[in-house]
Amino acid sequence: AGTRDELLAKIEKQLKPKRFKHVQRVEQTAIALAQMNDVDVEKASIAGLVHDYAKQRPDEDFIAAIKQYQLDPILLNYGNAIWHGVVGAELIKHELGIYDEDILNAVRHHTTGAIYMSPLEQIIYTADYIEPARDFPGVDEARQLADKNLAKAVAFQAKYTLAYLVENGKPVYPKSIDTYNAWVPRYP
Ligand code: DGI
Ligand code: FE
Ligand code: FE
Ligand code: FE
Repeated sequence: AGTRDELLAKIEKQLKPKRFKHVQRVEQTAIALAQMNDVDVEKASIAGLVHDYAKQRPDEDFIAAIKQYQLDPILLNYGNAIWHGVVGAELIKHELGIYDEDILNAVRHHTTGAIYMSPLEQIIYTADYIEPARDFPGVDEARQLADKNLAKAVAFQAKYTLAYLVENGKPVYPKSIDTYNAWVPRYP
């Protein structure tokens, strides 16, 4: 790990301009949520910047990494939507030298959530959903919840993401269902 500028340059090399702008908006949203929730602002910044680091890697890179790092072979049944976070965290560790497990878990869980999420993980999961360019029915309600109660924003997203996946006949990664069960009944 080096300076923020060095990190930014490495991320920019991996991403198309649109995606690079998205991760910078997630960074800013994550910093604001960190300030509101007494979470380490620098960790929020780094996690926001790196969360989609692997989003534009070819499938072969993920398949190789699943084998090399002996990740759950069930992952092979999924695709980029799941791999870029879960497997992306391993690429971030080895290519960027980021070893902070809270940051790595925030990347791992940013798409599906998890039963247990630290405050930083909740922030990245939420910031990715509500960053200023996001525009979908419900995003304003999600933003209002995030300003008041981070856990309720997590539950809101877990509920509507699962509904979206089912509605569209997409494969549901088991962790997405675990997240729903852990958060939605608890934070109505
Ligand atoms: O990478 P981003 O586009 O910023 O956002 P993301 O990583 O949160 O989500 C990427 C996509 O993954 C989004 O369209 C929702 C989808 N997704 C979330 N949970 C699941 C999922 N897709 C599948 N197939 N299964 C899931 O459980
Ligand atoms: Fe993502
Ligand atoms: Fe997300
Ligand atoms: Fe993202």
